[in-house]
Amino acid sequence: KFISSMDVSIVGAPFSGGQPQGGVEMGPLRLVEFGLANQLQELGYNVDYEANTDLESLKPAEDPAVQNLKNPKFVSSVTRKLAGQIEERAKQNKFVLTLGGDHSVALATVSGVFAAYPDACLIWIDAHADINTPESSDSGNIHGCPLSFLTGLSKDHPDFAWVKPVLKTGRLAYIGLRDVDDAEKKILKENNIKALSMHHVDKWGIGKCLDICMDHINPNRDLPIHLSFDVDALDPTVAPSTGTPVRGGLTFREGHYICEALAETGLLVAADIMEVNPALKSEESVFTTVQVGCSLARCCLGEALL
Ligand code: Z70
Ligand code: MN
Ligand code: MN
Ligand code: MN
Repeated sequence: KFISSMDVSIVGAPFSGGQPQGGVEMGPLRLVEFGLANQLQELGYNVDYEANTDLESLKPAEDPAVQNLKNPKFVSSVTRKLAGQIEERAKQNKFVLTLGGDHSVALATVSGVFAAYPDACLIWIDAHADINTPESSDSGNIHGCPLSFLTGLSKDHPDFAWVKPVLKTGRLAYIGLRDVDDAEKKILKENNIKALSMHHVDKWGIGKCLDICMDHINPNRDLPIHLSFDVDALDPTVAPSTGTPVRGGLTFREGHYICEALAETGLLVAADIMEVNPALKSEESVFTTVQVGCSLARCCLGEALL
């Protein structure tokens, strides 16, 4: 066990600058308004919450694309700031629960968590691989690129020189993929990254898929684990209010199984719940999505364990 305390630090990342759709910056507040902090307290945790309501003040007057990436200065300054907060809390032996916000925020969560736990591994639950380089990205949206910086596959972008290549490709595994760019497929193959798609979930079931990932990135089950969960990994019927829903995703139970099984290891040190966008779809869809986001977070902290 890496975390001996019952302390959880919720870090709000109300940020949408890594992609073009507004609204995802309201995700963290909606999750907290739904009662997430109280729910974790009811599980027996001491909870603190940093809302980070001032991120907009980091937006520069001018932020032209650099190497094809949009809003590079804004994304860089926000994620750099959040990385410092997350590192500090992780080094205080607190479980860090980061609420997004778009997935560019993983530049902060992985940088911060791996500064505290250099030997950690990362399990990335997503419909998308988020490993485009500035050259390979067709969209220029940085939420599609964080893993290329964190693994050192992208290294010459001036705005992201602060991002250290803390993540070895052998310590990264995916579940839920189904909308991966051709260039990303090449990156995954060339770097021998363990990447399981929905096809593998169908073929082997979620239990075996997670075992396969852990055997690859944490073979002795003795390394700290960071979970980054993009709610678009879930089927759009389960989590409709997200920027890029893709049909054929994880069921409610498959998503929860991942969180429960990782909690059960006792090795989970941090989790991200990302891409909840309360501005998209109906109010009922928003409720469904916020509810499932809170439920996943609680399961990461052991709610379902007997
Ligand atoms: C595409 C890109 C992405 C989320 C879309 C999509 C990336 N590969 N990630 N929605 N959450 O733009 O790089
Ligand atoms: Mn993502
Ligand atoms: Mn995604
Ligand atoms: Mn392309």
